[in-house]
Amino acid sequence: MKVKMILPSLLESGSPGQRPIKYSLFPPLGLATLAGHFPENWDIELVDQHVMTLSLNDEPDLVMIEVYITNSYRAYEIADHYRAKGVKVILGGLHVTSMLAEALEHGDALFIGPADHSFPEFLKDFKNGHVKKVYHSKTRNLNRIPLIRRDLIQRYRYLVPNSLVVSRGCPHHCNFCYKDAFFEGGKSFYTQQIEDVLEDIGQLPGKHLYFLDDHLLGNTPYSKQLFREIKGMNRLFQGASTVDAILRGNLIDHAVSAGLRSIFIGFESINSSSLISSNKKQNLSYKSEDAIKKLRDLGVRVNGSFVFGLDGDGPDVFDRTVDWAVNQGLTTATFHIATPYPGTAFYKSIEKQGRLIHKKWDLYDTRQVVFKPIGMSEYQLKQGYDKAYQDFYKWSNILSSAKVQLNIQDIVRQFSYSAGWKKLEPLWNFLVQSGSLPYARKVLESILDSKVSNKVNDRRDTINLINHKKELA
Ligand code: B12
Ligand code: SF4
Repeated sequence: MKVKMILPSLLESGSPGQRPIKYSLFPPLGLATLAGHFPENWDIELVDQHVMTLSLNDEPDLVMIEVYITNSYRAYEIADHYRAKGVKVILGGLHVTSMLAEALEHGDALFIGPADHSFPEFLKDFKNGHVKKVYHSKTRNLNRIPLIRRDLIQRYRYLVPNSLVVSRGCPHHCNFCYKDAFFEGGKSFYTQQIEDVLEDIGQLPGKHLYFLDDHLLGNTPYSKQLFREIKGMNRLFQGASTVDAILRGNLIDHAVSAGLRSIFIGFESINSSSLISSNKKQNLSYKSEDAIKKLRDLGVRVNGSFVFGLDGDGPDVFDRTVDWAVNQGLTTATFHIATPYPGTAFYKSIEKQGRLIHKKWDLYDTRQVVFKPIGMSEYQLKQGYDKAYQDFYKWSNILSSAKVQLNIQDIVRQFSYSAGWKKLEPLWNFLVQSGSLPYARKVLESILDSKVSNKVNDRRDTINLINHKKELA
């Protein structure tokens, strides 16, 4: 049996306008996870159109396509092409879940929500020749799911092939987030068994890991246990968290002592009214500045993520946000234009108020304005967003941000990391296109690898000692 799994991309790999480095970061973990369910003797091909050329001349027995919002038109085109040849096509992922009616005409079977349990059910039906039109995930756990088929991933094509997810969802409910719609009808935050995680990590060569979980610190007892196990493995890792989880208790100390070196935090907005309107409570009860300070003291680099155009934002939000991010010494910052994803509470409210400009999903990429903001014009929002990126990554701001670090080594390290990341994009793109990513990865990893500062190493040793004493007590 021949199966083709496809992650379509909005723009083909190598086409003008595509940003090779952005799309060569992570392999398609969702599809590689589901591939673990196939019998061993099936012939499986995994094509990630962000980094590979997709050929459409074949006739596999089954085509599986992952659909997210910006790739949805491309996904439907590919699906229609194969179905016209009589090939069975199944569709799943976030956009299928939120736009089932739209996706229905393009697939033989569609999957709502996470498919870790509904996909094996489909496979049984497929073998028996009677597939249902819609499979809805009801069981919500990650127990006994097979190991990710990492052998299907062409590692050399990615900057961060050692990415993994040990949970699904998140404990919070921000109103602009995909999460509540995707997990509707069941649990929306659950974790994988630690022994399975360790087995997956065991498959990953090198030292560095990148957790793509929405919230790596979302379940304190689980994360503590995970960090205790990872600690002995001589790994360094990156992950995402919210502000409150960094300041509550000592979980972050455990993470650092296990090898956490860099963290992604969705600060989203410096306007508390925007946070309130987005139900982002977890960022309101604690001060972001305190979380950043704690992370700096622990030697952890911070990548902050911000959204512009929420209802509490006026035209001053861009400069204020950039100033704040620079003054706080963030290593990198990611800016987004608020985007109402179908299915979210944000989308429903914007649609009800008649503020949606269009439903061209390929433009819902967080870089375009797709709804009418209330505190500024659409033009101001787009200009302000573009300017925020330019300003944050100005040489003078890269330097000012680096200067917030604790000592000269860290200043140099942060400066090279931020400058290398944003100022050298043409070089990164050249490396991607010439197949040299593994070398580039080594350089990036060596920056993350290097000991952060003596103060931090002392601090890490102290944490290790305290933990050790506690264990003995
Ligand atoms: C890694 C990542 C990327 C990577 C790579 C994507 C990839 N290779 O998978 C990159 C950097 C390229 C990327 C880019 C973008 N991303 Co992105 N990304 C993610 C992230 C962090 C992790 C994806 C992941 O691995 N999940 C874990 C796996 C296990 O879950 P999964 O993929 O959903 O798969 C499960 C199910 O969906 C289902 N399933 C999925 N596909 C299929 C197919 C079939 C046939 C079946 C049966 C089942 C099935 O089964 C799987 C197991 O349960 C998610 C956040 C998240 N938590 O998912 C955002 C996320 C998917 N991204 C998002 C967005 C918006 C983008 C961008 C448009 C915008 C941006 N500003 O960057 C760009 C678009 C790129 C483009 N070309 O247009 C949104 C999607 C919103 C939506 N409604 O579609 C998310 C949810 C982030 C968010 N919180 O808003 N992204
Ligand atoms: S904390 Fe992040 S992942 Fe969790 S609901 Fe909010 S935006 Fe979504």
